[in-house]
Amino acid sequence: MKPFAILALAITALTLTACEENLGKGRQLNVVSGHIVMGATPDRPAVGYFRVEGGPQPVELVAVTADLAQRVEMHESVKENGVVTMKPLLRAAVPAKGELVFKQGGKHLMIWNINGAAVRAGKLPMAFVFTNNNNERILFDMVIKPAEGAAAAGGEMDHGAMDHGAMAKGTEKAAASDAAKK
Ligand SMILES: [Cu+2]
Repeated sequence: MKPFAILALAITALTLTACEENLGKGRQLNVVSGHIVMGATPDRPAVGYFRVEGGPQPVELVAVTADLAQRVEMHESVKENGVVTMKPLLRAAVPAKGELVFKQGGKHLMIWNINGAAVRAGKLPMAFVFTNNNNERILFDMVIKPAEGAAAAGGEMDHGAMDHGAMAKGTEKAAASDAAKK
């Protein structure tokens, strides 16, 4: 037998063992769902939400990346003195057999300048990087949805309203008081 064939067999054996081990351990760390909501205007970032199911060991999510977007950041919305602000999030815990959820009003992704072809295709391939196994990367295609304002009225608050809200409201108030004076 040639050395290459022996090596190939050895690798196959290793792979099978790893698979069997994983099956035996039950639930695996995985990204199970996720979607992106486009910004109301092209200059605004899109926002991403997803759910990760924990495996047998606790791990941390340390990054989410996308080759077809200019920039991706993890954020957390926090309420301080009645005011909601966003803070960059560097890592997020995934408890063993638990879950990590990024959702509206809590932890979320902000994504700048998604490639036009990805937007037209309606999905953005993203890589989720964890602390286990020398930074395991799990790939997941995030479904891209149009901005909530562009869909049916009465939807949830546009994420952009959070960072631009104060300014927009101020402008509205000023316009209203101007109208009242006239
Ligand atoms: Cu944010």
